[in-house]
Amino acid sequence: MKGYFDPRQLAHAPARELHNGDWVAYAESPDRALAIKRAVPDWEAPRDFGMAPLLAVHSQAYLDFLAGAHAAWLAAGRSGDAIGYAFPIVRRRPLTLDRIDAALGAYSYDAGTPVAAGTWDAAYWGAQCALAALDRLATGEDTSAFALCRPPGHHAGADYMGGYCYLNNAAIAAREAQRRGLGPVAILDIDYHHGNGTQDIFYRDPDVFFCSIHADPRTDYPFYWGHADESGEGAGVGTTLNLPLPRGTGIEDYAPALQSGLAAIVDWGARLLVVSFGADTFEGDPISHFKLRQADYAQLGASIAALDVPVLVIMEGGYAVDALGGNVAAFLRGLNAA
Ligand code: Q9C
Ligand code: ZN
Repeated sequence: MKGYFDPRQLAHAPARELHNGDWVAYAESPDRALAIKRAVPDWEAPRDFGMAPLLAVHSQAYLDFLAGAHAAWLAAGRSGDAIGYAFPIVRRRPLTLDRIDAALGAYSYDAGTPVAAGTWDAAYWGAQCALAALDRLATGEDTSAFALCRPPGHHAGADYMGGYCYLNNAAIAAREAQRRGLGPVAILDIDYHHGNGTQDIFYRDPDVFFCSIHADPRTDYPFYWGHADESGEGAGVGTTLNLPLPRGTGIEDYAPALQSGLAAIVDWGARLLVVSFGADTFEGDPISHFKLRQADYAQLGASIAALDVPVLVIMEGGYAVDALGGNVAAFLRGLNAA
């Protein structure tokens, strides 16, 4: 199985984030990617698939904002990372304002997603990794491929960033898979946090099934999405499945939830599975509260492999950097064991 990574992804390196009221070192660090890079053997650099697949998911206005935000921040006389602090509440009229501080608020829902000097370049090449991994599956040479997307993507919506995410790599790959006739596509999100951006992108779409297993949003970020009664809207009713679990969940309760998610994906008739994989379900994760151990990731990989459809693995979260490489490698080993 090939992994995809581009060193330009390391250019995204915000200094700090607001965490429980304090400024702390940014958890989504370049070291995460380096740790995964060391633990997985077979790498290729992505080729450039251009902007069109990004525009199939994100608005032109949002992409223009993201590409120019750090320059606008510097032009406003600031230094360091661009961070918003004012957000238009839901139902405030949708003004398009030039002021960088207004734009940072309009294109995000949290203050946890700074735009650093290298953010656009890194996010662009991360998305290209997702497309390269999809391209590998399309050749039929492999039945699984791994995109080391960093920064991650599942909290980013069509026109917003959030939760360390800027471009929704899983959604970009899913849309491109559809365009190439590789569907029906399902997305399984097993990051600790609900994949709200991905859910929003496909919420009214009957052609992409989205299933997320995550910490209950009554206690955990992103709070406003991922509740069990959210199941799609309009033509998309029934094509979103949320399986929230309480803090403290270990493999004994996680594995049955995964089985029911996988059963729904099979029933729906997926022919390609995109997995948004986060290792922040790990017992040692510094910002999360599940209890999975390293060996459990091999079990998750094996359960997914049993579906017998091509699997595109997209990296999402996981912040216990010392254990991250081993956890990702265990998951990929389980996925490829059969
Ligand atoms: N620092 C992913 O795992 N928490 N994103 C912000 C505490 C946000 C996690 C407040 C967690 C986002 C891809
Ligand atoms: Zn996460």
